[in-house]
Amino acid sequence: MSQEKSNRAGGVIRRYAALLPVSGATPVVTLAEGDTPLVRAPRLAAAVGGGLDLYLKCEGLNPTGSFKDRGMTVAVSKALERGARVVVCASTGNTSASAAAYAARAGLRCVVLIPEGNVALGKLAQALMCGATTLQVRGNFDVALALVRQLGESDAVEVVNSINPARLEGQKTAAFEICDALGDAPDYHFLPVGNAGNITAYWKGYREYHAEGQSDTLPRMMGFQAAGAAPLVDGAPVARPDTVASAIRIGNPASWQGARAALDESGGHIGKVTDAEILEAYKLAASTEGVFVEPASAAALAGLIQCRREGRIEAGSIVAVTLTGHGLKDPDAAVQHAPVQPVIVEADLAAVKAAMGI
Ligand code: AN7
Repeated sequence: MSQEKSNRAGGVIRRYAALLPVSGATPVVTLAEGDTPLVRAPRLAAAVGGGLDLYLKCEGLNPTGSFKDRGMTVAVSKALERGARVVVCASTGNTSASAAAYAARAGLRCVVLIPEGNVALGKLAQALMCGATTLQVRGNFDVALALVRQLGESDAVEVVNSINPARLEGQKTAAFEICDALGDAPDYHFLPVGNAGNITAYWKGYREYHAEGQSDTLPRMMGFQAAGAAPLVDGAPVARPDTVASAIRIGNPASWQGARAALDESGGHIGKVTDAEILEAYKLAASTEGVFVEPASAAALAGLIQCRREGRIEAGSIVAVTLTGHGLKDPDAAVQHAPVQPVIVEADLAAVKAAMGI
């Protein structure tokens, strides 16, 4: 096997060790995350007005089905290195699924605090299957994160939310991969914003690659929040965030400053999209390109549609959109909002043909 191939097989720490806070002494806990597909999307580009070179970074193809794995491999490896016994997080679902998996892989205990009744079924299933102690908090994500902050770090406990800098270090590798694939940074980078760790991490990654001479350009960072959970757009925390995109149902983002810096330094834009716009984009990605994402990921696409309508993105631009989580994470949303529903037919050929309209 070539060096290149073995590096890819080894996950983001081995691929990008020189740009990550690891050493030869770090025990690498990996599920071969990263190296996700960057899919060109001409049909979707046409549907959003045409004239763009559009790429989808399909982060749902990571081992637990979301971008969180890039950060979790670094956070859990560092936790193991320093001798922590328990990893803890608050989560709208994906962080808990990833923490549970990487903790199991490392032989560490995992405790997750999730908002009762507001975590998609697939994510809950993942945490439970990996044996995480799963605490359904009577409150929202912000309340759960406040509790985790109070729990704090101790010798035994490692907090693996994105307030842990190792998480953002790992997540920045997605920006490296996009530059590696395109030969440079895109003109615009769209992504959904909840706790604002990922937009912070991407901007860090783009800047570092630029400083290293690995890319010549920097993108404008384009973040999108759900209208019912848009503290960064509204300029103040939201006490009761609400949206169909449960992953970004967050009212007081931990990386507020990081997101602001990414937006200001890159000449970017933060906007909000309604649940109706999110659901429209959710269906459009699947129907035009066969790319099935979770509703939170569709917020970024809804943002692209909005920006085109508002004339913010000039024709000919190279646009990357991070699709943060797999559609299978949230089967309830999919079945509820799908453009078609199953049709029951008798088990005979005539009935099948009639149902097919032939
Ligand atoms: C699919 O899992 O916050 O702005 O606890 O799962 O970095 O928070 C998830 C966030 C976007 C927002 N898309 O990213 C959690 C959690 C999906 C997500 C976001 C999340 P950040």
